[in-house]
Amino acid sequence: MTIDEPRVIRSRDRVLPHPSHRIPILGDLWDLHVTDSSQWGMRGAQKYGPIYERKILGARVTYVSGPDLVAAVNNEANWAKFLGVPIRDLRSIAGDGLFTAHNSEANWAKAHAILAPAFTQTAMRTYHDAMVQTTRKLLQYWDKQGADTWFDIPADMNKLALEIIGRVAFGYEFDSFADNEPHDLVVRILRSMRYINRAAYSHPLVEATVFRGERDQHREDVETIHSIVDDIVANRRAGRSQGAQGDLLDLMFTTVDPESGEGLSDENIRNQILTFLVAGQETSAGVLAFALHYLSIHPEVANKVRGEVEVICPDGDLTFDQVGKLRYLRRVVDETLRLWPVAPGYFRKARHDTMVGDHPFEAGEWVFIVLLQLHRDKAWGEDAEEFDPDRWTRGQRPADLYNLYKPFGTGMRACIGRQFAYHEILVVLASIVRERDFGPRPGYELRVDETISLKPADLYTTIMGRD
Ligand code: MNH
Repeated sequence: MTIDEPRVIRSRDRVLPHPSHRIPILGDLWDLHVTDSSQWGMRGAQKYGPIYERKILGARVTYVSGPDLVAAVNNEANWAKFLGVPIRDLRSIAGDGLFTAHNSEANWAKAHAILAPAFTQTAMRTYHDAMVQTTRKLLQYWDKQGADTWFDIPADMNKLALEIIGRVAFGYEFDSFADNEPHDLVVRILRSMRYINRAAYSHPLVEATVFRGERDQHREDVETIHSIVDDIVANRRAGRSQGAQGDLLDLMFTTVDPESGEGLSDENIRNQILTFLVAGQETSAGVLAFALHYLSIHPEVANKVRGEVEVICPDGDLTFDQVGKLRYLRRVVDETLRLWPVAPGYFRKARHDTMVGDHPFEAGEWVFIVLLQLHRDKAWGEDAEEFDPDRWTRGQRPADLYNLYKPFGTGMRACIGRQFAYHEILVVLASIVRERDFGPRPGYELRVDETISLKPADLYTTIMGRD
């Protein structure tokens, strides 16, 4: 008879596949890609398997993408959200806002309790009209451009998502569809995010020398971003007697956390507004751009969407109740998010000594979930790399979908904006597809940019009105 001894978990016993030619001290640094790190994480998974590591300046970075292993790491009893380097650096902008708060920060639970009711499916009723009207503005903006224009889809989707979140979050219009330069706040947020993504794995000394100009610009950007939003908050606070605006800013002023009986401080409210701008704008815009790319190269899918919209909403603006009926369009969105989860992964940290498959992890060690690869796992079938909305019909989709599809993350720190994103994306796509035809640029091959989130690079299409 053998006795099962409790196994001692030691991270030095963990032997994982890794790139060959590992060199002393620098480790696998030669193989580091800073500008497309998630796509590089996916290529690594395709080479080294469902769990592998890279050693970078002594730190072990573990990439997990196999469904069973991801399920183990998603288990909230053993693992929790971790602020990986690029997310932690976003704290310079969004501080202890919902997305960048540490699990231990009291402001997370407080803000979550106050804001969660504003992000339920039924709460979307409140934002529906803003979404419809803003999309109308986009279409008018497109109409002003010549018929032979190549439309910069990712840029226009950014404008649209920004206007929607600006209105809904704090009743603000950035005037993105006017012919002037983009709003200062937008320019600075985008530049900061690009800086953070690039500098994520850099050394402070390198930033202070080689990239000094960029670093100083970043510091100035962050200061200006904060003061712009502080002003918005202060102005609203001062003029609040004028009555409720019904936006998230109002909600944050007037609601208290039932647990503590406290409201949010003005500084924390500023951080939440920046969180919505950072987490809720680039992501939705990215999905819209990817979806329009696929619709432009799959006219049969676009026609099916058009048919669905025409049946559900024969005339007039799309209503709130009609949005939930757009079942085929929803599959188009889910399929887009499968191939290009715009938040391409997330970090998890072990709460205590634990195993992932046969691999020991000590308390405090962290891993990166490679969503890009999980969503293309062989469990999706031979055609996992193909865009096919019909794979989401019952009978065709994988049985254990729960562990194969995590575009909005997992557990208690999963995306609060999920319903918001779906509602917004469905409204926008339905309106665009119903009223416009668009065609791809001949020879365009999809390439993907990373600024923490993903978006198509150099995507241009033609756009024509329909009668
Ligand atoms: Mn969003 C967290 C993906 C749209 C606001 N979001 C997350 C996480 C993922 C994610 C993944 C978890 C990150 C982590 O574990 O570190 N989010 C998306 C995607 C879309 C998206 C793919 C669009 C599609 N998110 C939005 C929108 C908003 C938003 C829209 C707001 C209006 N997201 C958040 C916030 C969090 C978050 C806030 C942090 C939630 C928390 O930790 O409590």
